[in-house]
Amino acid sequence: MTKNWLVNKLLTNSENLIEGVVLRAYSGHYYVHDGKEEWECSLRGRFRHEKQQVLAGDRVVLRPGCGRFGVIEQVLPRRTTLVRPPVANVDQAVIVFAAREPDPNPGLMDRFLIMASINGVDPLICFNKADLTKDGQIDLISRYRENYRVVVTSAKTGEGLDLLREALQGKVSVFAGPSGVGKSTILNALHPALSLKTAELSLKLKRGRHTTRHVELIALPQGGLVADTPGFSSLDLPDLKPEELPGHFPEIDVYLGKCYFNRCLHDREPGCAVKSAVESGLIDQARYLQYLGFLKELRERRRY
Ligand SMILES: Nc1nc2c(ncn2[C@@H]2O[C@H](COP(=O)(O)OP(=O)(O)OP(=O)(O)O)[C@@H](O)[C@H]2O)c(=O)[nH]1
Ligand SMILES: [Mg+2]
Ligand SMILES: [Zn+2]
Repeated sequence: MTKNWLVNKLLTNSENLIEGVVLRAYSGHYYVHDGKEEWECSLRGRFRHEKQQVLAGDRVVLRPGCGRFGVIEQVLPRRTTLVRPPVANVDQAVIVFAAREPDPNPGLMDRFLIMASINGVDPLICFNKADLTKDGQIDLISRYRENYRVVVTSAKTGEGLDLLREALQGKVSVFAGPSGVGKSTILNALHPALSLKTAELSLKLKRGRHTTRHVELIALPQGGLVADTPGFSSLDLPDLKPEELPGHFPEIDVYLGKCYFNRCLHDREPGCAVKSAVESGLIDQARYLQYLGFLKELRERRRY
């Protein structure tokens, strides 16, 4: 009798449980999206003592209470943790640059790409403000198109937004890039109901750097979760060993093991397959020069 009662209780309990993703967390309140609706949840007591914080992007199991309130009963294992912004389980980084205004800075683009690669996050390059270019020409595209996914958009005319929407579906994405390239405008265009919210958010950001910023995932109507981030105009290379750098340039990485020297850094070594590929035009010259620039920077850093 007791045993049956226990089994029944377990069955009914598990029937009521709902799986979802944490969109944002504010002082003990967790807003969880179950694919359709949002739940305001507290955290079951025992989690509060655990070291790991529950972040936006964490997958959780909640027990619904009254209305849209619930309790988080379980935090599912986390695949990845991004530090900046603090989001768990990020699938891709949408690296947004403007075709013009501001002009794209390729060195900065390459730093963003390295950061994505180090964090195990798939990069998607988005050139926005295509409406400001003559017949959609963006010089930099050819440098990246062969080795990265690239979309060209205009938040103003709507160009390319369908492709972007498609790329965001079913994934957790973080928008990153310099200030003023149109990250928030694109998100508004993808989610019309959002406009007020982001306007508020950017006002808050302008008011002061000391207010705590909360990262928030936004559930897009077509599916997919996205986080906006404030732009920054410089990005330090992370603490890489020089020999790790080639692995973060896909077009260089494919030559692994093809050079005369096993530990070739593709700089001044003889018999370098990468340098031959640059000379014959198989690797973009500007990307290679950027690689050498980063290599120098990492080597100099190690000297001190
Ligand atoms: N012409 C044109 N202007 C755009 C486009 N997208 C955004 N803008 C404008 O660019 C300016 C900056 O846009 P934001 O969306 O605030 O840029 P952001 O990347 O979010 O900037 P931060 O929040 O500072 O990082 C605004 O004046 C937008 O109206 C576009 O596709 N074409
Ligand atoms: Mg913005
Ligand atoms: Zn080499």
